[in-house]
Amino acid sequence: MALQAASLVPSSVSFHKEGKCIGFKETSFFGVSFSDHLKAEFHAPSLRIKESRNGMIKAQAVTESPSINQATPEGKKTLRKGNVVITGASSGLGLATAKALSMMGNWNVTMACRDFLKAEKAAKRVGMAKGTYSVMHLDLASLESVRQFVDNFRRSGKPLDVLVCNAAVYLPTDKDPTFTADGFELSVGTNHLGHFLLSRLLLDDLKQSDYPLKRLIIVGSITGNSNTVAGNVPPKANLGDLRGLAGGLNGVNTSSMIDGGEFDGAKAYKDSKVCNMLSMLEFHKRFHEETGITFSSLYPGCIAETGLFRNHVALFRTLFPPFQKYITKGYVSEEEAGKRLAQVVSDPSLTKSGVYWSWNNNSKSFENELSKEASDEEKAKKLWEVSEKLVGLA
Ligand code: LMG
Ligand code: NDP
Ligand code: PMR
Repeated sequence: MALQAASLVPSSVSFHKEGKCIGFKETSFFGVSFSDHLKAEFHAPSLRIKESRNGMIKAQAVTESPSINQATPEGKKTLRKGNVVITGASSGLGLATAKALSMMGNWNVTMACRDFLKAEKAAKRVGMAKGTYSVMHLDLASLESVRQFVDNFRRSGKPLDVLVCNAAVYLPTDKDPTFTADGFELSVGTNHLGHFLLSRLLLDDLKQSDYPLKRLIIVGSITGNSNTVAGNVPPKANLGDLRGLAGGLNGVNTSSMIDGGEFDGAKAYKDSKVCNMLSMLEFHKRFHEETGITFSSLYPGCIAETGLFRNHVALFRTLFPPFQKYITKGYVSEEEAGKRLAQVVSDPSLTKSGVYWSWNNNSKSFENELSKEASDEEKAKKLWEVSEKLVGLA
């Protein structure tokens, strides 16, 4: 497999930037350098306030008040803390993002996790201060649990300003499919369908938020994009005509794979990432104009040491980090990736909706291009409609 995959890569390809085969434009907004911005954002919060140029969250970092737009003695308006929900915040990228946001001081982080105790311990371990976060139970592999989470969150009385769909499972070595409580193949069921129901239900809450920065972020990946080297490593993502998904992914009456093929855990994961990116685009198309919510996806870099690879063979787990560090140069630490996602959550210059963000080797964000399939409008619409039926919304 390794050699077969490697042989796909012409020797002339250089793995600079983030491993894309084709060119891209770097983008900056309002003349603000993102690396400067990052420095300001994460090392000097007070500076960040001065350097923010679009004025939207100018005084965001300074208040602890739960109320909105309170007048200060100078008559200026300050913002309450933002409320962000992050799924799968008990490890890896989700935890690093929760930490980065909790350290900023102007966010209440809700860690939506399947293992309550693990999340609580992880938050303590990385030094998240009491009062900056809470943990709520969410098992994305059960639609009932998703609905329960939404009820519980609403009962907590907190507004919802940003939702981050981050959790995922990757089952590359499984020979046979496993299933969610509702009988969907586990990777697509968790990574796509669980998040699809969650974000559809919470869209109403986002709409009701009076926070000026309202965002729905769905984490994507380079491996679902076949316009990159990484996206061409077999097995390649391919949703086909969605016949397996339409059949319920239950492996009984129909296939457990979206395209109707034989089960392949690595492909199922990559397919689920395509679904994540297509969902973001469809949300943008349907709701951005009407609601003002910013819909984004991203590839945070290759975070080669997270729990995502817990089910891969030991040799892979040993070789993958040095391979990414020294050969592809696509490696990023959990901390750096967490800062990147935190930027998509909170940076006032990343308000453009419908964007798939990536970062170059200098950690500058840019609007990346999705592959043909991951930006196929027809497929996005069909995926939306089929998914609605499966999660009981239509
Ligand atoms: C497959 O597993 C599954 O079978 C399949 O079902 C599916 O799940 C798929 O896409 C998922 O994975 C394959 C998997 C498991 O591994 C690989 O395909 C290889 C992964 C990439 C790892 C890269 C290894 C490259 C070698 C890196 C060398 C270390 C870098 C040190 C750098 C130091 C620089 C100073 O299989 C394995 O995990 C087995 C892995 C065996 C890899 C053996 C590769 C030998 C190739 C030799 C290349 C020589 C490179 C020399 C580098 C020199 C550097 C100067
Ligand atoms: P981790 O395995 O470290 O984190 C995944 C998180 O998802 C864990 O907190 C896990 O919970 C949670 N999770 C899994 N299943 C469920 C479920 N049923 N309900 C609720 N939570 C669940 O992996 P990463 O941090 O690497 O992955 C985070 C995101 O980043 C994923 O969307 C992944 O696709 C994406 N990504 C990762 C890349 C990488 O190189 N690592 C590259 C590109 C994208 P628990 O702790 O209980 O297991
Ligand atoms: Mg990949 C050229 C750049 C590059 C990048 C940025 C990644 C990211 N990978 C690259 C190249 C290659 N990978 C090459 C040339 C090979 C063949 C040796 C290769 C192999 C490989 C495997 C076996 N890569 C992998 C795997 C996995 O099991 C990971 C995966 O597909 O998870 C779904 C993976 C990844 N490579 C990446 C990234 C980010 C991943 C993991 C996670 C993800 O995309 O979400």
